[in-house]
This record gives sequence, C-alpha cells and structure tokens, in this order.
Amino acid sequence: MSDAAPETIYLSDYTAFPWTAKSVDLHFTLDPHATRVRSCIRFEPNPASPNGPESEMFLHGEKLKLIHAKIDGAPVTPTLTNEGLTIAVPSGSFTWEAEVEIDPANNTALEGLYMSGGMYCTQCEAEGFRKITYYPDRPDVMSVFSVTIDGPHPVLLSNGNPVVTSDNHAQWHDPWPKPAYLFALVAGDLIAHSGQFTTRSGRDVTLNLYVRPGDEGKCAFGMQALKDSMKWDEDVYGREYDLDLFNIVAVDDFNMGAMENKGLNIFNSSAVLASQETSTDLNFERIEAIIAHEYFHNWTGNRITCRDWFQLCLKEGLTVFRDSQFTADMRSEPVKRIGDVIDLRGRQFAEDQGPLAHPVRPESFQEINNFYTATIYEKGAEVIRMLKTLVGDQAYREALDLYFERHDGDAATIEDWLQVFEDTTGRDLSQFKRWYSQAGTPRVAVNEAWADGTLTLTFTQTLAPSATTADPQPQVIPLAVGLIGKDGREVASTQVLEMTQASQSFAFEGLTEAPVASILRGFSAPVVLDHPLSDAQRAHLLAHDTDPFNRWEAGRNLAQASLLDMIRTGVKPNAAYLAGLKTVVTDATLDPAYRALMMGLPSHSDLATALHDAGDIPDPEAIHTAVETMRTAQATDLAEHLEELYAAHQVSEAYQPDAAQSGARALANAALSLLSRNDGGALAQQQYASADNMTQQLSALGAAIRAGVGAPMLEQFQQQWRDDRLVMDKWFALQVVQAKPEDAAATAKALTEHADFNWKNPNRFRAVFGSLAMHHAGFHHGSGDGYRLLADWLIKLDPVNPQTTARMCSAFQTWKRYDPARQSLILEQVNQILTKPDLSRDTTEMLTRIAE
Ligand code: 0A1
Ligand code: ZN
Repeated sequence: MSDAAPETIYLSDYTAFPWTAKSVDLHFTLDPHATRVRSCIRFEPNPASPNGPESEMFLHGEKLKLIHAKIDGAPVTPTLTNEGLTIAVPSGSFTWEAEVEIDPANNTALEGLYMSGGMYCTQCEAEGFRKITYYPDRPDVMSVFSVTIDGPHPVLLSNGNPVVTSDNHAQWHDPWPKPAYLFALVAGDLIAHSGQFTTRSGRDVTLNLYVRPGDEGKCAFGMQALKDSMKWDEDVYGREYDLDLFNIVAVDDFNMGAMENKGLNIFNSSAVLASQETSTDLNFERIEAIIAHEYFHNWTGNRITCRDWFQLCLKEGLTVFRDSQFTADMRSEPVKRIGDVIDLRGRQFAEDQGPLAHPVRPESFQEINNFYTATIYEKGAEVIRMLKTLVGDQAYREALDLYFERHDGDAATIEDWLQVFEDTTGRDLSQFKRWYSQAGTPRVAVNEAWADGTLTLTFTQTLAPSATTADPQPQVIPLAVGLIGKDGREVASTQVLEMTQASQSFAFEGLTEAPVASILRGFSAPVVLDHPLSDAQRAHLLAHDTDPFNRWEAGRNLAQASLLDMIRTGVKPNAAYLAGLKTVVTDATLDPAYRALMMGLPSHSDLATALHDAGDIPDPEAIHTAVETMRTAQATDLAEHLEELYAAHQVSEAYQPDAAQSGARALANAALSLLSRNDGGALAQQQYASADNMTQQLSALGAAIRAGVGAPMLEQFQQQWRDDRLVMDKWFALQVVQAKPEDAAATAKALTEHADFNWKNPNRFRAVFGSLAMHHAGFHHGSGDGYRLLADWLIKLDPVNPQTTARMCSAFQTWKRYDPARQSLILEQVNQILTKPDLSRDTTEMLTRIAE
C-alpha cells in the first residue's frame, strides 16, 4: 500500500483558511506532455480566520513540476512535498506567482487537466485543481478567476464570459467568485450546436453544446432539455441564469456523469449525446435529468457552495431533489417516484446495510472521492423531500427564497440550511437534524388495533447501530397515511402523521368498518416499513389504493413476499399476486408506463437484501431460479393478453422520447419480454428487423438473447454500430447482463479480449464490469470466477484510474450477507487487491472499510 496509514480528515477539525484569494489569474500554454500553467493570486488576510495572520502558507499541489515561484515579484523557494508546498509569507496582503508544468496526455486518472480523444478537458471536483496549479484547494476559498489560454485549437473555453476569442488564443473572465473545484478549461477541435434563451428579466443567453465532429446530430435533445431546465428553475424556484453564455462540452473519457463547472458544464458523452437511432427512451430521460441537475447546480452548488466536503449533501441532496421535481413535472410524477424508490432501495439501502454505511453528512473521510454516494445524493434528496412534506409547499418555497437571499455568495453548511427552515417556520429542527448525522435505514413496524369504530396505528421505529452511529436516537418520520374501505373507496384521504418518538400511536375515529391502511404513501420517508398485511389486504390495495405509489407498492410487496416464499420453500408463485397483476396490467385506464412498472419484479439484489434483513443467508442461485419461475408464471398467466398489450401499444407516430411514447414502448416491450418466453423469440426477431429506434432494437435484442436466438442479431448489431462508442457500450453491457449465471464471468472475460475493449475508458470498463457486478447470480456464482475476474481488473485499473477503481469496489460491499464459502472467496480477492504495492488511497480506503 502506498500509504500505510492514510490521513483521516474530521469535520470537527474545520478551521477557515487564514487568507482570502481576492483574484486569480491563470495562463495556460497547452502542450500534451508539457503544459505550462502560470498563476498569479492576490491573497489578503482572512478576518474570519481564528488564528489571525500566519507566517507560513500551505498550498495544495500534486504531480506538479514547479518551474518558479515569486511573492510580490521576488523569487522564493518553497518547501515541497507530495501534497503541496509551504512558504513563508508577509504579514499583510501579497501576490503569489508560480509557474508549473503538467502532463495532461499522461493523466489517465481523469482528474485535473487531461486529454480525451485529442481534446483537453478538466475535472476539478473534488480535489483536482491541485493537479493544475498550487492553490488552497478547498471549497470555502472563493475567488474571481481570469483565464488566458494559448494552444493550437479553434475552441478554447473556460468559465464565465469571453474577453478575447480567436484561434489559438482566448481570454475568459468569470465575474462570480467560485471555489477552485468549479474551474474548467476545454480546448479542442470541437463543433458547437448553438441555441439561445432569454431569461425572464430579459437577459439573452447564448447556449452552446460542444461536441466532437460527427456527433452534431446528437445535440438537439440536450439543447432542448437545457432550455426547459432554465425555464423551470425560473418558474418553480425563481432562479435566473447569471451569465451571457452557457456552455456544455461532451467528453468521452469521464469518471462520472457530468460536472457543473460555472458556465462550462462538462458531460460524459453518455450523459448528453442522444438520437433516436442510438439512444433508448431511458437514455433520453436520464440525459434530460442530468442536464437539469447540472444546470440547477448553478444556484444550488455554485452561487451557494459548500463550506467543506462534509457538507456535500448541501448541494447534491438539494440538486437531486430539484432534478427529481423537474422530471416529475416534465413527465409523470408517480412513474418518476417509483423509479427513484427502486433506485434508492437498490443502491442506498444496500449501502446502509453494509460496512460502507455513513450519515448523509459524514464526520470523517480519507478520500472525498469515495463519498459521492447514493447516501449523500439520493438519501440526501429524500431528507429534503421529508422537510418539504413536514413544512408544506408554501413554507418550503419561502425557506428556499430565504436560503438564496441569505447565503448567495457563501460557502454554507447544513446548519445554515436548516436555520432558514427554522426561521421561516418557527419549528425546532434539532431532532430532524438526526437524518443528517445518523447512518442506516430506520425500520418502522406497524401494529393495528380495531375497536368501536376506531383504528389505532402504533408505529415503532428502530435503527440498527453501526460503525458511525453507535447509539441511534429516534428520528422525525413523516408517515403519509390514507385508509381504503372494504368497497375500495378511500375512507380517509392522505394525512401526514409526524412520528417523533420510538413508539407512537395515532387513532382514526368514526369509522363504520375496519379499513385497510395505506401507509407511507408516496414513500414519504426513506425507511423500511414492516406492515403485516394479509395477501387479501395487499391485493385490495393493489386493486384500489388511490395513492399510485402505494398501489404499485402493494403489488411489489405481494411479488416480493411470494418470491421470498419460493426461495425459502420452493412453493409456487402466489396466485393472488398473479391475479392482481393481471387486473392492473390490463386496465386500459392506467398509464402504460405505470403498468410497465407493475410488471417489474424486485431485483435479485433487493431480494438478497430482504433475505438478509429477515435473518436469512441469500442464495444467489435460488434467487435466480425463483425469479425465472416467477417470470415464466407471469408469461403463462398473462399469455392471453400479451399479444393484445403488445399490439395496442405500438407507436405509429414519428418517434418522440416523451413520456407518452416512452410509456407505450415500455409496456409493449415488457409484454414482448414475457411473450418471448412463449414464442421462442419469434416476435423479438420481427421487432429487431423492423426497429427504427434504439429502444425497440435493444429490447428486441435482449428478448431474443434470452430466448436463445440472439446470436445473429448480436453480430449484426456489432456490424451496424461498430463506429459508435456509446452504442458499442450497450453491446458490451447487454451480453453480460443477458448471460446465464454460470456464463457471466466467462462472457465478461471474453469481452475483455475483444479488440474494442478499451479498458482505460470508464464507460467501456463499466459496460463490462458494472454489468458483471450487477448480475447478481453471475457475479456471486459459487465458482468465485466473478470475484476473481473483477479483482484482477481492479488491480490493473487502480494505477491508471483510482477513482473508477474505488467506485467499482462497492461490488464487494455486501460480502457479509453471503454464506461462509462466498465470504471467504470475496475476502480473498479483497485482500489480494489490498496487498498490492502502491495501491491508491481511494481503493485502499474503500476496501479497508469493506473488509472491516
Ligand atoms: N458534482 C457532480 C458530480 C461529480 C462529482 C465528482 C466528480 O469527480 C470526482 C465528478 C463529477 C454532479 O453532482 O453532477
Ligand atoms: Zn450534483
């Protein structure tokens, strides 16, 4: 290991930086292997610093070759380490100048300034700016940046507004003070797809989407999504854009989805490029959401940023919440909510259940890159959703107005955030704050008592102690509850019960008969609900619940209970579930997208989580068998309706990736998937041959592979799309996703030997190994081949790209829930990686936490 005891950083140790950076001038002379960066920074003593002026200054800097440094024009010789430099400084204000040399072409970690497909680009969040020049690389140091770029490229971009632009030379000025993590630079032979937006106060904003030549035809959708986002933020949050220019650049090599750099968002090309032929409906929806997310960061993240990285959820939880509201408004609210909850349970609940569990606001970390997690993003958004539920829509909007007014230009904290809600509503949020400090998913058990026309619901909350939360205390849990009568009519509409104690009762009086309680409507809190209902009661909710989320949830609970029984005892699928499903799926009054969701089943991993929760050891093979049996039962049970469902939801209009068409295709393809179990893949072959969009082509291909007739189509697909990087990612991923459990590792291995397997490209690496890790029965196959293959490749990737390696390590996070044989197979691989010399801090931290 590179670092026997990597340093742990604590929230409680926060102190302000002793100086403020009044202005930052940067000058880049681009060269693939020897880019020169000259910096000139005006520092002034920070009156907010507790220690007063200091005589030495530390600046972060990594992998930099220092050419020279000056203070107030006089050469100085700093003390250099691998982390930065220390230098004696004058007591008042002074000007720091430095020139460094960096090697973007060899920067495979994709952090700092690097090259992708011949273009230069940057990624500075969280701590990448220190790989560009020496700087106080922390989010509470905000400054006004001016940037000059010299380089042999027609497009030279940085943040803010252009001052001078010509071929080979550009100057930029960003009037808004920002932390270094929001700095960006792009240079290359790029093509702009341009647009225009006029803000509500009349500011004309030029919009550009810069792409590599050849990708021009994939920009229109992203551009429209940007305009829609700008309008929505004005309408819903009263937030206007604040520069004359908004640029987005698509980059092929990128560790994450996208980055909100001020006025110059940088996107993984998979998160912005879209066309009917190459993108699925789900891709379009994701792209729209990510464009919105990055755009919304302009206010929640950029204008108001985080004081330190422990406050990451301040910008991420809020921005995820905002983008989920946007998608709900643009598309279907219940469909979006159900999708988000599926995702939350699949990723965040699993994180909470294992050794990587951490609070929404962690109190310590070693490598901040390891904390861009489902807990900080998705649970962080759930916490804000609860806050809004508790205070109401009106007070939420007032609190947000106050937040923007009070903290514009600040590097803020969760305390600041909660304070605006307290000041707006007069509420005491000290107990609510536990959602930010306690790790783990609370469980809420429900007990029902019926007597004399009164239904009494008693809720008991429990939170398992964990490494970061040794002594959990009760949280504030908003429980949205409604009651459904025997005749299927709602006898009490949704009320939000505010649970604050460990155990608490609520009575519903004046009822004429015992109703069925619909609890946690809209998934009003990120908890696991233990509500013992009979199959008949669940079927009743599935048929009648007026809350679309809980109606879906009733079906999901029936399916899950049945699957768990099948796994444990080998019984047949539950007839009540199949009957209820048939009624809902064939109900033409329901949104097709919603019906398609109804046909879904809990994932293998969700079932493993549920088994573990119940004290069982999940057997991946048994889970796989049960799910296959259930799918076949669905196909048999719905057989007489499938063709009609399929036919009735064919889209004859010109392709649009909107909610209506996507929903119709989702339902038709869900039907196709089941039909292929009955017809040997004939209809899938037909659909594949006539598809004019990627949704239809890929669904047909998947169904055909499952039916055993996909090989020629896979070959044709490769021929057709060999030059399209993003579609070829799908080709790689699909083969792993559709492999039989016993073949998954071998399929992945064979794909790594394919000429187009460019393992240094994170999208391609994830296409194969992300898919393998998600293939529950394949990855956890008893042979251990899945574990070994992933570990071998993580060892190979770590020196090249630590960030992506560390993220992929989370595939091992659930090891403790499996049987002893699998546990030791996994641990063996984890330890094998951990013993590699020079293992990155990122990967070391992840695996050490996992193995603890
Ligand atoms: N802030 C971005 C995501 C992001 C985070 C970290 C990165 O590198 C470590 C890159 C991007 C967002 O939320 O969209
Ligand atoms: Zn974000």
